[in-house]
Amino acid sequence: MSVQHPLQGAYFDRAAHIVRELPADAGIEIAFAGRSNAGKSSALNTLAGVKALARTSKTPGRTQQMVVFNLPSGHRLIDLPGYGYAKVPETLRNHWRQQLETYLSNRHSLRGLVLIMDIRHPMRDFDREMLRFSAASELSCHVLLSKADKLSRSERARTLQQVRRDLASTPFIGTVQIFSATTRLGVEEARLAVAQLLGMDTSPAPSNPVSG
Ligand SMILES: Nc1nc2c(ncn2[C@@H]2O[C@H](COP(=O)(O)OP(=O)(O)OP(=O)(O)O)[C@@H](O)[C@H]2O)c(=O)[nH]1
Ligand SMILES: [Mg+2]
Repeated sequence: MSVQHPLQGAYFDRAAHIVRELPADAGIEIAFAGRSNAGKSSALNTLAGVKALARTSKTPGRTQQMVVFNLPSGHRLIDLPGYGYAKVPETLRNHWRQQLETYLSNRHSLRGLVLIMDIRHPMRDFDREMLRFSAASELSCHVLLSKADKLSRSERARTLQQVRRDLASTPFIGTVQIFSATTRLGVEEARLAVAQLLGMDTSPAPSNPVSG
């Protein structure tokens, strides 16, 4: 039996090359951002509980569009193209930088970011830029230190501490956790954080409602 969770039932809506192709700017959405190959699409799939919802790849630069997924509640999850992959032609990189800026600064329905960082390479320039940006826009951010299965337990804990310290001295509104799409470490915590960013009611349903 599958257990219900807040991101259950996500389905593909569309892939947009430009911001204008996104759904009308109404309702509530959150976006998955991060450097190329950080594990954005894998995180989205794991959180939604659908194996191949968003396309993932060993080769960086897989997600080339803003991919929109709808939830039955009407909320949206947006998988953003990875940033900083050198082999993507410069014209395309400039295109994405521009679209990303337009999207992040003008999208009213955007309520929060899930910023995914490879736990082995956290807090790179792009990540700092995103954190600065989201803080300036008063956008909440939930950081996933992804691919945690690549580190030992003690290395994970150490990196989490370092990132926490770093975030404390960075303009930042939000939270951070360890995550692995492969071992599903941190999945429940991340689902809850995403649901909260979306403004969903996350209070547990009464397990044994009393009638009468
Ligand atoms: N070991 C491990 N590998 C992961 C994890 N998450 C993602 N990967 C791998 O990392 C690679 C990139 O994952 P994607 O989810 O496609 O990354 P992305 O950030 O969406 O990449 P772009 O769309 O290219 O920017 C793939 O080979 C994934 O299988 C994880 O938690 N653990
Ligand atoms: Mg991707």
